[in-house]
Amino acid sequence: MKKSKKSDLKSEQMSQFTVDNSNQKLTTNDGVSIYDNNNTLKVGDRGPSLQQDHIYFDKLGHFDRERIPERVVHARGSGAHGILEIHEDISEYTCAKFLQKGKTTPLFIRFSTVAGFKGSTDLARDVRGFSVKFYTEDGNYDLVGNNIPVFFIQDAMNFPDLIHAVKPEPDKEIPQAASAHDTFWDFISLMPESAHMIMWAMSDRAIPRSLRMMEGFGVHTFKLINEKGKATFVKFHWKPRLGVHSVAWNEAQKISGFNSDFHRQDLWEAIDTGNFPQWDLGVQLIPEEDELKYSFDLLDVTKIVPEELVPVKIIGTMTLNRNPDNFFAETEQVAFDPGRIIPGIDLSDDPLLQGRVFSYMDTQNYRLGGGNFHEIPINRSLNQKHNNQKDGTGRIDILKGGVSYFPNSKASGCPYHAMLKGEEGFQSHQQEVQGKKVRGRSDSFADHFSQATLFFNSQSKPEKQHIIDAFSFELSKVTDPKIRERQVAILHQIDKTLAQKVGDNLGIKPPKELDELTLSFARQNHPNYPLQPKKQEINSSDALSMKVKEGEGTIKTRKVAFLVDNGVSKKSVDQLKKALEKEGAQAVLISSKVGVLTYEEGSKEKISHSYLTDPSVCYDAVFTPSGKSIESLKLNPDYYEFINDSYRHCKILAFAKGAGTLMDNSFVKPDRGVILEDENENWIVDFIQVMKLHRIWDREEERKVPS
Ligand code: HDE
Repeated sequence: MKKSKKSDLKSEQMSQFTVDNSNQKLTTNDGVSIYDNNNTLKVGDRGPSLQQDHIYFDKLGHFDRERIPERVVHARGSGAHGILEIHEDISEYTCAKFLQKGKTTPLFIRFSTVAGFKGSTDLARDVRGFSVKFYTEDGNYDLVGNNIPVFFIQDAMNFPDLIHAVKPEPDKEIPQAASAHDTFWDFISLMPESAHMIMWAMSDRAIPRSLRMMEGFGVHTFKLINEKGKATFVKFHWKPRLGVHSVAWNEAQKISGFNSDFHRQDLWEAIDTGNFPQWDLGVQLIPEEDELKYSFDLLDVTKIVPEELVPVKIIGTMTLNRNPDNFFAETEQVAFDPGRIIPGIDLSDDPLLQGRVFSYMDTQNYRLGGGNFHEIPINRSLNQKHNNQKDGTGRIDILKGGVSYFPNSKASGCPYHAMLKGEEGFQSHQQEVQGKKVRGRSDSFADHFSQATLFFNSQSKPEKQHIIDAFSFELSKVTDPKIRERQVAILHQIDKTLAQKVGDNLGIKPPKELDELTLSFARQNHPNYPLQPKKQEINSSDALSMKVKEGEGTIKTRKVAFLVDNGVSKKSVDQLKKALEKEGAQAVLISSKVGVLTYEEGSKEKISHSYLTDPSVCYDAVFTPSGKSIESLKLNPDYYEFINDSYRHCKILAFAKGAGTLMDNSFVKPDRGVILEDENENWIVDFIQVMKLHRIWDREEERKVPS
């Protein structure tokens, strides 16, 4: 057998379990060949069915059990296989084998939204899960993070309440996949510790353009352990090679209607077409001695470590290179657990992280029907497991021999533990711990607003406006005025202008102090709340803004809509198409109907996309080519809707020779992102250059309509 590359090992392992039905005869689950798969067994053609129809029972009995409980949170997800390659040496900090320079490790990733059910829309305003299972030679390691580096709550005890508050309200089960409702904001407005996270959740981070264009974070502080047993605190970062981008809120809502699988499809297509998504893996390393050095507590999950204080060191690259073969077997059954750690990595005492270690294991046992879920192919480690655990629902492995206990002499003490032979094995970091048992919270967790303010200060002008718009949208949907007011009082603590502007949109004058009820809840954890915050190290951080710097950015994998009709100039189409393809972007021809179109030059073109199925919100930029088609587009309301919406969502529009006249009957006005061949010789270069900026958000200011 050919020796396989490390990256192929997982696919090779899983291939033992894959089934190929091509050219096979249909059978029952017991392998009995089925003669007739259309009819149940009856007494005569028109008679009652018979109970002895084992073929029907085999089929329906299995069908009735096709669903497993969906995840309580993060139910909606999309997965992919990939690899992690490490190219920097951090052996000084960790002995984890997969993090050593030159290593390649197979992995499975699952992205998700949090609040919606399994079938909900991809474009909900929500946090995105960013879970990676590494199949390392030390065993499986799960880094179960999010696309936002902080969290709503500080202690695991509040988690079920947070989730109950954001999920559809229990009496009417409304709304689906949305935080814009009373119970969510009731909870948030009583929990000032959520202030920092809620700023991120109301920012553009919560409506990503693509799963491929999101940052990922390990969120908690973890520990790296070197071979001498020395610990270093670590924060994990995933930086997308395509940059961090979002859509506009009005656009997100429309995408949800037109294509609720938008992100899932985008990820699938990118991998399918060989445009493998990539992220750089970065670490922030904090010596143990610096644990108490900062204005914030490293164990408080509502805080980031600003990159200005501890830079992110890039150590490797993740590449997603293979779509799953089967959604259920892989993406649905994959079982993540932040407690699955390996030698070289350990947990910190972050009370939220500690709480997660119980919940994930527990949830997998329930969801996947018992303790053998690690035997499901997607969850199997590459190094065979050897222990004395046995039996249970769905047990697959067949343990040989008559000994299933330790210590034993009958099996020569096997499986033995590493310590007995002085070999390597997982050892917890030998951290000193002292203290009374308390149910309480450290006052070092009590500064709830400084980093929320830092986040707001770090945003560009349009990003700030989007945050104001998002709060205004969400709180307008809240029916209880007291809840709105409580939340605006929290915003006032973060930034006065923010509170003022959101307040204006809600008809509320921002209260100067926190609401008494909010204070009373905060005082349950910190009796002297509010406490004077420590002086912050910085007031603003570039890394927190998504703004694309002039001269940077890429249009790789971006989709440009070419609005065409019979009579369109092939020359005009081909000219831009070629230039875009050179940059790795894609031109998609959209017309009033699918079928075949005739070019001005006489040749034909197959059309697979029409205005019926493909609205502007599914594209990054728009081009109207030259030709006789301009005459028919002039009379086409769908065309105007397309360009008007693109303009509204701050996208880049280009009009080829003569097509600029189509702007006359639209809302589109010339600006930096509206490029006319008639007026600009360099229009193709400029179009690509401006597209790299992602959007012309300044357009919102003049239009005074939030996009
Ligand atoms: Fe989770 N979380 N979580 N969570 N979480 C789950 O586990 C939980 C938290 C995150 O793609 C559940 O398998 C508790 C933080 C992701 O399959 C459940 C607490 C972060 C996923 C659970 C948290 C996350 C989950 C539901 C507070 C970012 C999806 C199904 C102590 C660092 C994993 C499941 C996937 C899923 C519990 C807080 C991320 C119920 C108790 C903080 C990405 O076990």
